[in-house]
Amino acid sequence: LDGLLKGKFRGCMLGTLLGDCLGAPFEGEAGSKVVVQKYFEKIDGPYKKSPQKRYTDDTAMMKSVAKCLIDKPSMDFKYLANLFVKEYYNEPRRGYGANVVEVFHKLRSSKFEDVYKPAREQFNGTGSYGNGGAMRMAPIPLFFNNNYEAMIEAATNATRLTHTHSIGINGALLQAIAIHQSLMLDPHEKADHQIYTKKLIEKMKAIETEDIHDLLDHTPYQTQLKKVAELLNLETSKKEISEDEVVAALGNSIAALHSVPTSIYCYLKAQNEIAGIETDNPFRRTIQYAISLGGDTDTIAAMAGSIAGAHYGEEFIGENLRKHCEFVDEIIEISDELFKVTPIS
Ligand code: F2R
Ligand code: MG
Ligand code: MG
Ligand code: MG
Repeated sequence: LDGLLKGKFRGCMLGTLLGDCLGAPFEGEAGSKVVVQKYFEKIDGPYKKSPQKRYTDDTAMMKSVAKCLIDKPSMDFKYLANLFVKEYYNEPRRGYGANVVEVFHKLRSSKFEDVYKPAREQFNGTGSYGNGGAMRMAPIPLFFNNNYEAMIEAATNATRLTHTHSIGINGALLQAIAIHQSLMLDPHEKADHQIYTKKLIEKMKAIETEDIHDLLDHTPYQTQLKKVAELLNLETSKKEISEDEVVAALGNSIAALHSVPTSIYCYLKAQNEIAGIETDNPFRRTIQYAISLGGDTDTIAAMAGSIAGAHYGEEFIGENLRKHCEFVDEIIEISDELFKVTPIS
């Protein structure tokens, strides 16, 4: 059982890395299943030496979250803020969000006095609703897999360092909850999408309680998740849903509301065959499909990949895909260190 969980840790962390590296070249483009199928045929075909795909801000920030848990298992958010800032100034050209860098500047110049203050000041005090909190979530549901309440609290605070809009925070919570749910599943069995989405909606009901003043819909994630469930139900009754229809219904942008539910949809849909995506492997199918939707491809593939990786574990992640991405061995090492400090009941 220990081995199973260790493999799921690796699968989840590699899911973020591979989704990020393989999705990054397409970020901001219109989706194309045909183009992305050809891309994956090359990557997953006979190995030809080529420059490795580089990871972006998604993985850069995710590894800081993992390092924080490894170094300070009781979680120290001032330390985490320091790690984010250090990482950013070491390698600023990793494709960070346009506005989040302002938070890093202010954290540094204020000497980390109040680590939550700079994020609160973003966007005239409304806070960021970007998916930057959600994209880096993976280590938190892994470490707190035995303690749901502590997971929610840590996920909230890890997000609040950069994102204080309730859409940004609740998107990160939904991503953590999805990973947590998939971690409990048997790698060789499919998740029942009706039960899976119903559980997510129930958990978001407990989270989406406060009034969101600038929104007409006060339960936006529950609304999105109901659309996810509807699309999957339509497919069960044999209706083909096009990528355009998925993007129109769920979104594919850098806004957490229009990318986290999309990632969950990609993962659940990719448990089954998808026309135009030629692979028997559900992990590859998940990230390939996510990238086919276009838009925020690195982040949607990273988030879908980490949910899928938590379900299937590392044995489903092929050697070919790994060879094309930088930092694979390092992520496995970090994942094993995280596993070592994780309290197991
Ligand atoms: N930055 C990118 N992609 C841009 C292209 C990168 C290029 N390929 C390259 O390599 O250079 N990707 C990364 O950013 C996303 C995560 O962003 P995060 O961390 O949430 O940042 P930020 O700046 O807080 O928010 C992103 C944008 O969302 C809009 N926004 C957010 N809150 C808003 C609000 N309250 N009001 C109005 N707009 C709001 C703004 O446009 C922000 O700049 C990931 O995709 C990651 O991969
Ligand atoms: Mg990125
Ligand atoms: Mg921000
Ligand atoms: Mg992105």
